[in-house]
Amino acid sequence: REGEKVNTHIVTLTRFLTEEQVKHKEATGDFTLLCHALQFSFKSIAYYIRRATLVNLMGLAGSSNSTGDDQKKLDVISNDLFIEAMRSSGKCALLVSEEEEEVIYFPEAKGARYAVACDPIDGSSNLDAGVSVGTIFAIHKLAEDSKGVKEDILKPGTELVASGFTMYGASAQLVITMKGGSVNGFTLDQGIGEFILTHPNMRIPRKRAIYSVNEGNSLYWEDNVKNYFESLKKADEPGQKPYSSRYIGSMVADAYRTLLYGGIFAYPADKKSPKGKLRILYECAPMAMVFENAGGQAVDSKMNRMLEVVPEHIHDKAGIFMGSYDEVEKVKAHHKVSAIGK
Ligand code: P6P
Repeated sequence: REGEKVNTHIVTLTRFLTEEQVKHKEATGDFTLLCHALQFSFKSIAYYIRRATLVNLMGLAGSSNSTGDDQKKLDVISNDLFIEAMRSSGKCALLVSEEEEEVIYFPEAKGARYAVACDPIDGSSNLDAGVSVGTIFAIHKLAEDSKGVKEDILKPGTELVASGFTMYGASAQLVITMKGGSVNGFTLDQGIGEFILTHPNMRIPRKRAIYSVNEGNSLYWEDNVKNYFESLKKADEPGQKPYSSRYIGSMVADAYRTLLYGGIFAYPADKKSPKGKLRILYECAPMAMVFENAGGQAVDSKMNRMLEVVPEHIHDKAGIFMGSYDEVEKVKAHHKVSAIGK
């Protein structure tokens, strides 16, 4: 249109990954090729989600996954798609998926140096309602002398080489971060099929009066968790306003909003789910890495740094509080006070 400023400084995800690779002289290109396989998965899943209602991909596929959830057709398609993309990349030695009870090994991937954990369609119970769902991924590098065994992925999040998620909403939004790096957001341009850098160097606001938790579980919360959330709703300090509540029930959507606006997201361990509900390998740890690299924090229900939590089993869960730096400090302070009070 007349006078519309055309943005000519376009950075695609492909260019971004290549530029990252050339920064590391020792890079073999394997990580880049693995990320291209991830990129292909996100573009394909985005395509199926967009058409799901049209081609009746909604509804149950009649099977159930490792957590016993009824698998929706899109769950199954997305999971199969992700597995084949990792296999055909030839750079992934083993894969953990929320949809698969056991580890998937790719022995044919000779010399593969990476292990991937993923939740292909997190929040899928919201799919029929048109709520944003997403793919969460975490990339581990195999131990030097390893041929690719389960132990290579049962590591703390501090050892992750990269992590992130793609939220399938009004458009597909990819958020990715690498070890010690910044957090970068890309938006899928459906027209040309490219992820475009739209949110360079994302930084979470230091604080924000928004809390995001399923209050329907409050009956099961420990007292210190109850008292913490009650304290957010008070206005007994001069100038203090009660926090706003925002909860979508799709971790990727709640995480993306928290990353952009600030605040605190929590899925605490409680009497109903003593180990929490969210999975360490493909929900808590990858999200914790994104939030820490964006200047925020993430802790488990014992206030341990989430990235230092080591899962014993591939589907292990943890309670989680993650968000703005100052908001997580508030959670810690509150838990310390109540611990002293005990
Ligand atoms: P609840 C979706 O099923 C999920 O795994 C996450 O995406 C989400 O944050 C959480 O569970 C929602 O759980 O118990 O509040 O419905």
